[in-house]
Amino acid sequence: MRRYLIALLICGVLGAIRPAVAAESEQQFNERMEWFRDARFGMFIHWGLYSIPAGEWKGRSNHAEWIRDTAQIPLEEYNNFVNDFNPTNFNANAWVRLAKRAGMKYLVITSKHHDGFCLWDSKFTDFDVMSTPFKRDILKELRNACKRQDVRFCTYHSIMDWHHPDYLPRRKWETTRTSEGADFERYLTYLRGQLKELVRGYGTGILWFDGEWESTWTHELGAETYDYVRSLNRNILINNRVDKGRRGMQGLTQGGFKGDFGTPEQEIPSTGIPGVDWESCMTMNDHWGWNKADKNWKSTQDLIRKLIDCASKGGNFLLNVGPRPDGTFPEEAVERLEGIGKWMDVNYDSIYNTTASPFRKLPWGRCTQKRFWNSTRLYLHVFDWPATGQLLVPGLLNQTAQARLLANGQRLTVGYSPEGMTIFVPEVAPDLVSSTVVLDFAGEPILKGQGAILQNSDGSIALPAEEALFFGEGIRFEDDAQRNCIGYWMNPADSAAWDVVLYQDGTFQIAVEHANPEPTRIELQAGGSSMIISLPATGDYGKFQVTQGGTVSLPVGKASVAIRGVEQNWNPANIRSIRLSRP
Ligand code: FHN
Repeated sequence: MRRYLIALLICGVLGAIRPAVAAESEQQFNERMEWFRDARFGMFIHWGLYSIPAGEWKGRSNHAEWIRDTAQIPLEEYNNFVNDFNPTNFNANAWVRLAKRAGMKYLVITSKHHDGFCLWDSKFTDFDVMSTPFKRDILKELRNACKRQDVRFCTYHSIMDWHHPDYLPRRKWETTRTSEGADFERYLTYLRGQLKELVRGYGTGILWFDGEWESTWTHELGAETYDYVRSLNRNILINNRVDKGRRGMQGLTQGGFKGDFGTPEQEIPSTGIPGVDWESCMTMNDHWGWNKADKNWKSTQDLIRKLIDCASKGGNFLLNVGPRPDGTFPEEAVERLEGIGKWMDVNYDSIYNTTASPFRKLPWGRCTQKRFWNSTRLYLHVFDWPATGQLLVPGLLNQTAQARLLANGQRLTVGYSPEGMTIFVPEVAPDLVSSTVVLDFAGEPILKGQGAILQNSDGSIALPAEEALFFGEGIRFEDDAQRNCIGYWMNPADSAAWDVVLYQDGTFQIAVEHANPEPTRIELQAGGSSMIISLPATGDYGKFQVTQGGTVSLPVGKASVAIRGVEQNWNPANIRSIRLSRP
C-alpha cells in the first residue's frame, strides 16, 4: 500500500504542475489526425474479469461487461474473479495477426473498463492483472505485438470506476457499501496517474475515454484531462468521451467540448459530415464483452458493407471482439475477421487513405474517393450489380473518364448523358458482397442534383431547400406540399449548405424566402465572406416572404453556400430557398 501512496503523491505533485498545451493550428491538427483518417478500420477489444462469467449469473444470461452492475454483484464477491483470471491461451501475436488479417490498422483494448480492473501492471493499484494467477502484463505484450506487426496500439479507459473507493457515485443498489471517506479529488489523482502510465509507459496512440456520463465528471474536468493527456504526448488522439459534449449514442460532439473525434456507437451517421472526424464502434453480435449465449452474429457481408458505409461518409469503423476468459477469440469472430480480410485483400485501396463520397446517396451502393493533383479517383462500391450491364452514376457530369474493375483491372466503357455517367459492366459481379469499379477523370467531380447546384444560364443561382445538405440533429427538409422548406430548425447551431458550380464569376445579390412567426437572424457564409441577415416575422411557419440580404462575390468553379442561426434571440425559421442573382 505504501508504494501506491508514494506513487499517488508523486503524481499529485506532477499533476499540479503540468504544462498547459500550446494552441494547435489546423495544419498541426490535420497532421496529428492523418494516420487515423487514413486507417479507416480498427479492432476494439473488450476483455477483463467480466469475461469469466461469460454473460451468465444466477440463471440470467444476458450480461456482459456490465455484469457487476446488471447482476448487482457485491464488490467482495466480484473481486473473487481476480483469482480465476488465468487466460493461458492468450497470445498477443495471434490477436494482432487476426486484426491485421482483417485489414485493421489499429487496435483499441479496454485497459480498464467500468469495473475498475486493470489489464496492465499499474503502480497505483493491486486490482490489476499482476494480482491474478496469470501475472503477465497483457497491455505490454499486446503493445509489443502491435509494434512487431505495424498495428497501432491504443487503449480504451473508463472514467467511471465501480471499484475504486474514491470514485463517486456508488451504484444505487450498493446500499451497504459506504461512500464515507471517499475523496473524488484523490480518485482524479489516481486517474491521472494511470493515464500517465498508459501514455508514457505503453505509448498508446489513442486514449479512448468512456464512462464520462455521471454527474461527478464535468466539462471542466474533461477539458483539463484532455490538456493533461496532450501535455504527456502532443501526438496522441483523444476521443470526445473525455468531455461532456457527446450527443448520446449518435456520438458526435456538440460545439465547445473537447475531443478529436466523435464516437457514434452501434450506428453509422446517415450522411457524411464535412469537416468532422468520427469513428463508429460496433459489436459483431449484441455484446461488447464475451457472452457465450449470444448467437446473434452480424454476417460478414453486413460487416464489410458497414466498413464501406463508414469510409464513404468520411468516418472510421471500430469493430469489436469480446475474447473468452481463456484468451481465445470466438470462432464466429475469427471467421468474420478472415472473411473481411479476403475482401480487403482485393479492395483495400478503396478504403485506406480515402475521403467521403461526393454523392449524397447512390441507388446501388456507396462511393469513396481520392483526390490527386488535378484529377479525381472514385471507388464505386456496387452492392447491387446492375442486371442491365449499365451502371448509372447519377448526376456526374465530368467527361473523358476511364473506368476499370478493381478486382482484375478489366477496362470498362463509359457513356455520358445529362443524367450522368453510365459505365458498361460485365454480366457477373466480381464480388457479391461489394464489387469496386474505379473511375478516374480530370479535375473535381461536377455533380448535378446531388447537393451540387449548377448556375443558370442568366447567371443566377437558385438554392432550393430540397437540395440542401443538413448538419445537426433537428434541422431537415420539411417535405410538405405547401411548405417544401428547411424546417425543424430549433437549434441555431444546426446548419444547411449547398455545393454550387459556377461557370460565370461575379457579385450576387442574396434573397431569402422564409417563414417565421417571430423575427430572427441567420448567418450566411459564401465565397469566404459572411453576412447576418435579419428575417422579419411573417406571422406563421407557412406564410413565406422574400427578404433581401447583402451581396457576395463568387469565383468560377465550385463554391459552398451555408446558413446557420444566430444564437442571440434565435427564433426558428423555415427557409424555402436562397437565391443569388445579378444586382
Ligand atoms: O458502457 C460502455 C459499454 O460497456 C461499452 O464499453 C461501450 C463501447 O463503446 N461504451 C459504453 C456504452 O456507451
